[in-house]
Amino acid sequence: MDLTLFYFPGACSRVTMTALEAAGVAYHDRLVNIRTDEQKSADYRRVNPKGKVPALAVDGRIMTENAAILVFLDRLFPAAGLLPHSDDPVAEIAPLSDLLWCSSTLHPAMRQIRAPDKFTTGDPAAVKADGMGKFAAEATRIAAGVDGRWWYGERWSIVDIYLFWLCNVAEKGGFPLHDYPAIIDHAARVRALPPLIRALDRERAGADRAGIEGTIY
Ligand SMILES: N[C@@H](CCC(=O)N[C@@H](CS)C(=O)NCC(=O)O)C(=O)O
Repeated sequence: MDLTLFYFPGACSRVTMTALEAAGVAYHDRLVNIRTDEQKSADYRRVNPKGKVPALAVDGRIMTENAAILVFLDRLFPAAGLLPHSDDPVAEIAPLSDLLWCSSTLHPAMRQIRAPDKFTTGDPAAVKADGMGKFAAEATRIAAGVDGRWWYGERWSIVDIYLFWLCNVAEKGGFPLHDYPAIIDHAARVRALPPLIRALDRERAGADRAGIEGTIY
């Protein structure tokens, strides 16, 4: 199977790249420079008409949306243990629910903090304050879920990586992450995970080749 990940260093494609690294599969990577709006170019829109990263080409067919790609990779590479599984249908769907929470609730709230000007032609400070409030409510939930444990208990999952990425970028946008020591401790544990380390190295190599500086690591 031929896999190509369309990504940008520091973007949410970091979660997908970490999943590919955890799977131990060979894949191509293709940097899409969202700083220069390459994601909106005609060439990239032919790849992903939504104009976003990540996108994953699977034997030339395109898959979009982080949550969907992560579920796909989990099914394709079960030995990687990206998500937990259960015979109980309600428990089985919980990881999908968490991935969608990350992409549809946490990601927009984080983005309001990090890039409030993208949401309004008016006062970005009001958008940012609103994002801070929304993210704080969710951070309380995250902190409780990762306090001395991984999100699903004893073993890390790709949801831990997603939560780490979201909190890390929110912090860079000014969110007071140090008010949540359990999240800080979780971040230190995530940073020591070999698949994340490999993904960060691969992102760094791509950023260096493209001359991109100031990426959030
Ligand atoms: N719903 C999409 C959102 C993807 C997304 O917002 N990606 C960002 C990078 S983190 C992006 O491509 N931004 C460029 C833009 O919005 O123009 C997903 O979860 O995969």
